[in-house]
Amino acid sequence: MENNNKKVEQLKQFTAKDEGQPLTTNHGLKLTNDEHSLTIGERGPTIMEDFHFREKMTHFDHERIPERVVHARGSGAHGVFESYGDASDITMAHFLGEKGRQTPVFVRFSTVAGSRGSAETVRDVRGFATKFYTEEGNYDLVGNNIPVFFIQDAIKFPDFVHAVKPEPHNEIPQAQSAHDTFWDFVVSNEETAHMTMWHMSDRAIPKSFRTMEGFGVNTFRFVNANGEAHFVKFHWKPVFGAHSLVWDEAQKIAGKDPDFNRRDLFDNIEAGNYPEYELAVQLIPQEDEFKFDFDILDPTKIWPEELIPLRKLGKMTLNRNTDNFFAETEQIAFHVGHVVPGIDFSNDPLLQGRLFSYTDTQLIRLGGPNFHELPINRPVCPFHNNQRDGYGRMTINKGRVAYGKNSLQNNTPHVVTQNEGGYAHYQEKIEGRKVRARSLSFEDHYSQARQFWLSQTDVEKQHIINAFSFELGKVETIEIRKATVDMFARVDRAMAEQIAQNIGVTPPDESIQQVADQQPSDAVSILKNQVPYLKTKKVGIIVDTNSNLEDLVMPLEKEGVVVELISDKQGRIGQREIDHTLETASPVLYDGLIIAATFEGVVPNRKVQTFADEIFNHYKALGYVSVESMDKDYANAPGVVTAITEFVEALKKGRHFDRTDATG
Ligand code: HDE
Repeated sequence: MENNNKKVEQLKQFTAKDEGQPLTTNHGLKLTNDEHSLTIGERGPTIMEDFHFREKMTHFDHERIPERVVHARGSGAHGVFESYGDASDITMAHFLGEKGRQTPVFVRFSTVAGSRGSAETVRDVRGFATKFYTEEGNYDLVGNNIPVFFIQDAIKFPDFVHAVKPEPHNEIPQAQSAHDTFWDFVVSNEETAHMTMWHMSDRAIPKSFRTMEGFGVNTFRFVNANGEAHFVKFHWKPVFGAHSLVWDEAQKIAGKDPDFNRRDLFDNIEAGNYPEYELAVQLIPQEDEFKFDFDILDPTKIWPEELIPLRKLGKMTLNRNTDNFFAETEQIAFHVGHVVPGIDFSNDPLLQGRLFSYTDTQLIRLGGPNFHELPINRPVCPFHNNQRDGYGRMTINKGRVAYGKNSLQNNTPHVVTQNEGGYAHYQEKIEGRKVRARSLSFEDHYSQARQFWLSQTDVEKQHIINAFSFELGKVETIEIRKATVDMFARVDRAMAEQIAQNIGVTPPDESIQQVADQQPSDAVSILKNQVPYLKTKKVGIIVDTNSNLEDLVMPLEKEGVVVELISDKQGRIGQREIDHTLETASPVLYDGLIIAATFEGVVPNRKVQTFADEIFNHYKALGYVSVESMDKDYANAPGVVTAITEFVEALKKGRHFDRTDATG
């Protein structure tokens, strides 16, 4: 597959292999010594003449660039998108025009609020940004893992981001929304209601980038060759389905392995377990714009899948890790305005503002207007225009003409017609006054928030209550806690009453009206759509020299489960290397655990007990080699088993939320 990947081929010319080469300056001068500065005498001062020292130190001093103002923490991978068929009835986009057509892609997943070095398993939205290197230029689908947004108009984005980021006086807390300014923003801006429900749900703690959905969020437009338009919403559906962590586990992973999500992505691609996602769209014909009881341009609204079904367009497979994190993942520059013929915009006021912000931010982050020439950002098709110069210009444009129209160069580079592949904006008819106002059709902030609530299973509802209680429990200003309870009583009174009890504020006032019931949308629940799977799940087996490994390891590895052996010391057991000690491993890093060791003489082994407790509390498969060795407290609990075949089943199922004694 790699051989046909134009982007991979293109990148090859920019890679450098330093292994085996003599050390030189940036200008090619070979060096005789790289450990001592040039000094006057062995104990004397360093001298200005030391060009080698100055070049090396200057480069180092300039090694950092500004991190992204949001989505700073991310990780990326290369892959390929393959079209399922010919979508020319809805869009001219060439990359969707033929069954089997392949397009190279680069994806960057991210958290939003934290800085570049922050932990990954925090409660946050995840970015899901894809660059398609198409034959018609780069197309960027810059999405999130939650289908709605906190605000309706881009002009409020700086305010929202200032509120969720660490507070400005002390820069606390890092990568968390559990603080006063975030919740003050929520209660002061009711349009946040729907997204906040998603943010308090398990969607905000995905288990893996491989197991989260993606959404374009904003309403875009598809246009076909006849000029017919549809409003469109984009979806990515992971082949493994959506899976989340539980909150206690997520917090512990943040300490035990702050790189948990990027490690999972990198390791799986390295092992050939390529993550896959299907691209799907929801379509509303142009003429049906006003047929719904929500405004289809409002980014705080979903289009329920039960109402507007998904049409699958193709599949993306991530099959290659980056060679260099900085050059690729850090320097990639996405922009919602990077489109191809057949994909256009709507007047969604959030999208309209995004169309300005993305290029603007790259100018400061990547240091000027030539960031499109960085290897990772270059289109795989030719690009020519009269733009010139600026910091870091790499192209050597020949000739004396850098303007149009011209006669000296036969008026080239020249524009082309739409039939020749030129981009023409959809000619929407717009009339109106210049106003700073929002349409009344954007005013219902609560109906879909209630729909989300009503669509959840009981377990998911409890998680939402727990999340509100945790977050508000960290809010210092009692008035903000109280205002939140009142606001969310409009979504569900019983929910708000429980939160009020947990956080020690008075129940919502009787006068607050809960909004009318809505038809639930099963598609927004994670647990109603569970996909059981085994391949790539990770199991720890606690072993000692008496353990019989063959019978335990084989049935798991046969299913593609990743097995790691854990013991009190490192070394070997039979043919196998011990991967971890009880110190370097942690139960929160596994999908399931088998205890196959007794560590004779150390009974009970408290560390082993801690492993079992955490696995139990996080509802994960727990196996013992015999009934005698089983922890009596856990006997008969769902997903706690003795036979390896039962363990495989328990692992495949996922979490055992019917384990009533667990505290996760
Ligand atoms: Fe972004 N967003 N955003 N955003 N966004 C950025 O661009 C912005 C929004 C999203 O992996 C920035 O290069 C505004 C929604 C992703 O490199 C910046 C508004 C959605 C990424 C920016 C939004 C997103 C960004 C910061 C409100 C989901 C990471 C660095 C109108 C559909 C891309 C950068 C990557 C990044 C602006 C809202 C997704 C500042 C003004 C809604 C996945 O340009």
